[in-house]
Amino acid sequence: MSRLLRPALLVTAVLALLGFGITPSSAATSITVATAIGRQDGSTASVTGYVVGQPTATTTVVRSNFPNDYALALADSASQTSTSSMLYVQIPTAFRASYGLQSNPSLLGKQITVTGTLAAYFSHPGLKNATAFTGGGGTDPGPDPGDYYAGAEGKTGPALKSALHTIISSQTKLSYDQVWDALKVTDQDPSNSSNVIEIYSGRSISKTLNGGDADDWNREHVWAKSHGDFGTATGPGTDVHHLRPEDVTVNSARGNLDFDNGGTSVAQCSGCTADSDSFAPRAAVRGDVARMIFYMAVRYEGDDGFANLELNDSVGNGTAPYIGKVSVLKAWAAADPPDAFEKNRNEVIYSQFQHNRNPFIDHPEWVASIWP
Ligand SMILES: [Ca+2]
Ligand SMILES: [Ca+2]
Repeated sequence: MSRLLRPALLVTAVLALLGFGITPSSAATSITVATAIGRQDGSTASVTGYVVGQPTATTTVVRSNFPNDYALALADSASQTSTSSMLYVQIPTAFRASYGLQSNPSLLGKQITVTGTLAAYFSHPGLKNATAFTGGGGTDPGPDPGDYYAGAEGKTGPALKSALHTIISSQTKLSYDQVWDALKVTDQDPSNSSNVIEIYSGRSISKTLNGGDADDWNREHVWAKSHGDFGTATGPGTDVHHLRPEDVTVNSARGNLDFDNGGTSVAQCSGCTADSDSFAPRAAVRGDVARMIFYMAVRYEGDDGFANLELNDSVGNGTAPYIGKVSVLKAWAAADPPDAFEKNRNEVIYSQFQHNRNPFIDHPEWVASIWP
């Protein structure tokens, strides 16, 4: 990720290491998006807001599959979806590699400050001819009334888990049939829009090869559905935060095994291992798997007609509503932090399908607070 080497971000990272709060240095003199929308008079200003997508037409802002690096939309809330509350920012050539969303999809939801001319862009309130972009370094911008996680601010441990449960339980629920179509978007191969990526094996496979035959891909329940016996009724069994494309044969090999290190190699799944009571995917997705399991344990607390799903430090959990081992999953999450694919997937689920988020992709530090 060459953008991580940019001097501005290095400074941000160093400040973060030193424990400084990250407030853009220009915050004291910058204006809000609402002010900028009301001041389309050709004057120069610095505007601070959250990146909420890429404008592609006057009333269209996309939040995934970004077509290029030419423009972004800012809002005063990271969860804003109304284009009338957005400022469309033209990205000059010099800033596209650092602030274009196709190259930097993880900027979505981040707070940045842009300096330029307040003038219409895409026939919409905008900012053009920018001379500076700062921020977006990946730190929590802190309390904000529009912040998706406002209800969790300042909380730790069981109180944090409870607050997150309330926040993420507000969602759209899919049918098991709708999951097929969702996975074709959420797990699209960034290098080939005709394909999806299989979670454990890492193979790219045609979207149209979904089915039940050997070497097709099907809908893998990362939280094995027998652990709590929730099946495929609308609910945990159709929650795409933990449903992923996987090769039919590999899906069958994983079965309902708990997660742990060790075992022997798994056929058709390079880097995966399994033994009689546990499975480990390839290293590149071990953190992804852990964060999906953490999500499920917080989302499902036994209050909506399904079992209370929880972590424990065992293998061989069978049909009990538990998945282990929590100690191994925590280590996997730490060794494999959220990457661009995983973050984009979270955004797509949030913006296009379920309208809820996986908190542990947005805030990996919350894992240790809830499972110390
Ligand atoms: Ca990963
Ligand atoms: Ca639970």
